[in-house]
Amino acid sequence: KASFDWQDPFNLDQQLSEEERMVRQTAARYAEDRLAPRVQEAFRHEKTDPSIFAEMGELGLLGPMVSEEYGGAGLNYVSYGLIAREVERIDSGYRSMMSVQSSLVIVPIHTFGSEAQKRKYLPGLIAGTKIGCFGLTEPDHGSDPGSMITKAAKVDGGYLLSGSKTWISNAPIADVFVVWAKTSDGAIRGFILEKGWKGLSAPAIHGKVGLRASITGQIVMDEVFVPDENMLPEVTGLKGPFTCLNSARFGIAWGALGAAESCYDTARQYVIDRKQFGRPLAANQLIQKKLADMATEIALGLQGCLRLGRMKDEGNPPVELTSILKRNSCGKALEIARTARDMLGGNGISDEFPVARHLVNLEVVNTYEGTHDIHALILGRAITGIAAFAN
Ligand code: TGC
Ligand code: FAD
Repeated sequence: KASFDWQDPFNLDQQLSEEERMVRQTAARYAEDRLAPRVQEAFRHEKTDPSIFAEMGELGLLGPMVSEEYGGAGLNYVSYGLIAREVERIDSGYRSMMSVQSSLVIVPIHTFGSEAQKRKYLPGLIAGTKIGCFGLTEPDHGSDPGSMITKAAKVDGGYLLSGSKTWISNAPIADVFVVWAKTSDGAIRGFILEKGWKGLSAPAIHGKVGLRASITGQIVMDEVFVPDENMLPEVTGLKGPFTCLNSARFGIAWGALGAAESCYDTARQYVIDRKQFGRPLAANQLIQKKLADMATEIALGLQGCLRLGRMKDEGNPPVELTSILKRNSCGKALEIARTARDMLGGNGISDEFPVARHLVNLEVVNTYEGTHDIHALILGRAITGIAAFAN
């Protein structure tokens, strides 16, 4: 009889191309060798190491789908997902830093930017020598970004941007800011701002209980002059930011399962090693059921991610598939992290093990890029034809 691989029951690795396997190995080696040794200190002390961007850039892990013309590696969506999975296996904060740069800053410039914008910004962002952030959420408009109030007032030669964005990953260390704002006719447009411009500041938000290795801040704009050539010319409306989110949410769907795999692996080894009542914890049926549930959800989830990745590489699948997987991966990973934490008993509370860190990180991942319930509503609208969040 064929043997069962508890780490890869459906042989996902065999379904990958040689190039995809190499990408995965490169990302895994980097994550284990360079990110894992830093994460405990980074999380404990809320320290983000900006040099991570250049390290990732050197390995081709940023903006991997962009063509070589602009410095990219020209990889496919599946490879992007595999990178996210390996990086988030160490910490969701590191995946967050990477996915903002790749999907939320590089994608809009690459997809909606002018040729001059692409040539000016993409090489540095892809090399990781420049750091980017993405400002959509506002203090009073999170799940409903269409109601944003940040204004772009037309003046001679450009626009004056005023307003504030909050909960913005990478903002305090960013060189390049992709900001979404409303022009006087109420249309949402994308703008590229640069650090140091008059009226622009990005104060950090401290005291996060999750995602502590990834810095978060506000973007405060007080009549920041943005020249005409820094408006993204090729898109108007929410389609702009949502196109970026389609890509980032796909990466999160893979990444959250990477964090879940880390929790599953840790819990499995722990219950094999730990003895209570004279035998390993793993000898108990209740414990085995928990491991069986984890293995099932991770294996099924990854197959869904691979399928969507193949569909994205072949064409333009419905965006609702991304909602299914972002929602499923985050919800299931969160449940797996909670269960793993419980299985480690008191040790599950210690940061000597990764599970409690993954748990609090996943609370954030379940909320950003569309909350678990918002994705249910996106699906509900597609299933019924009725938008539950609309007036
Ligand atoms: P709705 O009427 O549905 O759509 C408005 C326009 O947008 C188009 N559209 C899309 N286009 C491309 N991809 C998608 N997924 C799209 N979804 C919608 C749509 O066709 C329409 O175009 P047009 O031309 O007809 O005007 O808009 P709504 O205002 O009713 O939207 C409701 C809802 C719930 C779908 C939406 O607002 C939503 O997704 N809310 C969640 C907000 C969110 O995800 N924010 C993320 C902020 S960024 C972030 O969290 C980064 S964390 C990153 C990290 O650190 O890793
Ligand atoms: P709200 O929209 O106020 O939602 C609160 C609760 O109400 C949620 O449970 C939600 O599901 C529920 N809810 C909302 N509307 C409805 C409805 N119609 N029906 C039923 N329930 C509803 N944003 C960026 O733009 N860029 C970033 O880089 C970024 N990074 C982030 C990093 C971190 C660490 C965090 C925490 C957030 C980040 N965000 C970023 C913001 C994130 O996308 C928002 O927090 C998220 O979209 C939710 O918005 P909100 O916090 O305003 O919650």
